[in-house]
Amino acid sequence: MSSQIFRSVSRATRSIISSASKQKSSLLSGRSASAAAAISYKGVLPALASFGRDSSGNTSSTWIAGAFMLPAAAYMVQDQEAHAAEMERTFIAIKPDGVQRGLISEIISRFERKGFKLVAIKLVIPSKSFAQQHYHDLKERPFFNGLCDFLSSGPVLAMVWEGEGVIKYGRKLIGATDPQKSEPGTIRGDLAVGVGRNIIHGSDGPETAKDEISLWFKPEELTSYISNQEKWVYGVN
Ligand code: DAT
Ligand code: MG
Repeated sequence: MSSQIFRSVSRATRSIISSASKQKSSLLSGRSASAAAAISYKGVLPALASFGRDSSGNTSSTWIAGAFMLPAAAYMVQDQEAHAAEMERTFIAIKPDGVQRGLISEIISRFERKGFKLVAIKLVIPSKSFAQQHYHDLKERPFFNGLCDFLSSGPVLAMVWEGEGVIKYGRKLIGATDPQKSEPGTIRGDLAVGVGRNIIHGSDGPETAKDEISLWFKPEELTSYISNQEKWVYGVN
């Protein structure tokens, strides 16, 4: 029984280590960063190992510690690995109206408080041709030219946010395109009135997220780090 559990821990640990070592660059992807988090969670094991010891620190019944520790370790390592697979990234931008209206901290705090993780941020004034690239899907729409003039008219706060379900849920936090139709409680619902000045952009799916992140950011501008919050935001019971 316990050797079976031990094999399962070893297998999970090996797969995490091998997935981390497959990374060619020194930058960890979202997946391997989370795998690294799983490895760091091994720090809880000494606490579990202290079960079965008396107050002097002598091991009174080591087998109890072993039986207790290994299933817990197997659960945590494998669980973290499963969770790592669900991480995604989205591109979020505060448009010139949101920046000029002093809404940067208000908007960032909504993503931050939710539990999503900021992995890239910069303030830029995009050129008109850059804006046209960003909105290329809309080039047939009558408002395309005005929209691109507007996006390139001032500073835009470009960001990448990471988390489980962040693409879809980021759109929920933002609200409907037309602020007249956005629910109260959403960013556009609470903070904007007209569709032409709806203060924020968010990628609408996995493909656009990938394209927009690589349009706005160089790979080396994307950070990978383990947030101290992660085990509290993603704990599974
Ligand atoms: P979203 O920003 O919600 O993804 P979208 O991609 O359809 O919406 O359009 C991009 C932006 O274009 C949108 O944020 C505001 C502007 N826009 C959309 N529809 C518009 C309209 N009918 N009139 C003026 N501007 C519009
Ligand atoms: Mg869109």
